[in-house]
Amino acid sequence: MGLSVSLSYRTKSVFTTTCIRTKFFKGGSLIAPDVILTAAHCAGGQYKAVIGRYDLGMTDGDAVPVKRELLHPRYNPSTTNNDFNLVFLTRQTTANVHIVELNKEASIPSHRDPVEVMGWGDTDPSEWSQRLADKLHAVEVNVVSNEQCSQAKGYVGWFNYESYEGAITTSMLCAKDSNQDSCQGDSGGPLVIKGNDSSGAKDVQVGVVSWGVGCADSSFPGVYSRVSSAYNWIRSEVCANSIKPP
Ligand code: 4AZ
Repeated sequence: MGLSVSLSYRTKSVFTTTCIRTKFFKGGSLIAPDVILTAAHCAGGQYKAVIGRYDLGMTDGDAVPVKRELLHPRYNPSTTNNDFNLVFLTRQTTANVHIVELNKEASIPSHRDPVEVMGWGDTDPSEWSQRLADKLHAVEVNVVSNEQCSQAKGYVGWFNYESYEGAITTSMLCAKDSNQDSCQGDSGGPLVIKGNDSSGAKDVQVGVVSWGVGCADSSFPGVYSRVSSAYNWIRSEVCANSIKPP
């Protein structure tokens, strides 16, 4: 692990429908020495990025102020389509954290591929109060094809009927497991294909935690922004706007 970035807000306990703005409220990944990829749906507010932290109770990691946020030009807040945000930092990080490779292949990943998601989000959504993780958690989930994901439907509680029909776009990617999932507070964090450390293969990021109905509900996969769909935009913005080496 070590590629996740915590975005720490100075504002306290402002609740919105999907974003929890407590002290540490979302994740991201380092994609250049001064650029973080995260979700657009939680953008705004005053925060700094803490790079290389694992335990939120510690003060290690490199805290870097934000220069500017750049939302995907086709981000749609009402449908959460293109939920991407590039956070440009005021300087390159000095933390010893590797830069994650981004997936550009539209054909990857495939239905049922194992992928891993990580974050400091809610560890028990059945509890009324938010229980955010103190240490970075990682869980394995399996990719669900968009076709199958669009068929997710069912009751949440007694009266609340939910359906993904028409909501899953080609810029989204779904993944689930019977009892593990991303959840509130994990937003913006990375979904990766695990590299095999011993063979030197690196993690490849395929998704950004975005939304879902509930958490770890076997009827409703977690929904991620699909990195390959925004690859060209990300690459050109990072090339144009990141700090050039001297
Ligand atoms: C959220 O609100 C959120 N189970 C993140 C992930 C999922 C649901 C909600 C997926 O940040």
